[in-house]
Amino acid sequence: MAIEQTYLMVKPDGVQRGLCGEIVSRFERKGLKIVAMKFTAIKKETAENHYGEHKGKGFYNSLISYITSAPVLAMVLEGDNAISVCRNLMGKTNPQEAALGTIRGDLGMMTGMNLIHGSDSPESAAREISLFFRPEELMIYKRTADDWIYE
Ligand code: DAT
Ligand code: MG
Repeated sequence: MAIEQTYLMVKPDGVQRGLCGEIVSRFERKGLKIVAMKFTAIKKETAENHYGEHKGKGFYNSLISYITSAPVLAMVLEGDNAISVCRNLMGKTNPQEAALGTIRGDLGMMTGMNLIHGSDSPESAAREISLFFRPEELMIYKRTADDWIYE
């Protein structure tokens, strides 16, 4: 097994549309463990740090104003290969191309309103987790259901 932690975030459109429960439940039902969760408004500097890789691209300014436009639900999830498992649950960046059964494929219509963020590598996961959470906010606990999820 390769237990990983990853950073997930229900974006402002997901919060505004009342889809936090729907989205979190998909990760929970899959078997991901919630390690941290925070309902928060992202400051502009934090948004620019988080999306630094996209600086200079045509959609960068609208991306920053969108992600700072309303609260987000930030979380850290843990599980075996959690980074790729969560990316698969999210679906492709463009919701119109995302497979049905994924969060974006089932619930979204536009790339700029694609509901959910998820880390794409161990390096970005570590960077993003530390950007949004202090170490003591990550809960260390035994989840008894894991005995019925992992063999
Ligand atoms: P992902 O969120 O799937 O990791 P990404 O890291 O390439 O995708 O881009 C980050 C976000 O930026 C993405 O969720 C939506 C926005 N975005 C990406 N490409 C875009 C485009 N061509 N037009 C508008 N928004 C875009
Ligand atoms: Mg990305």
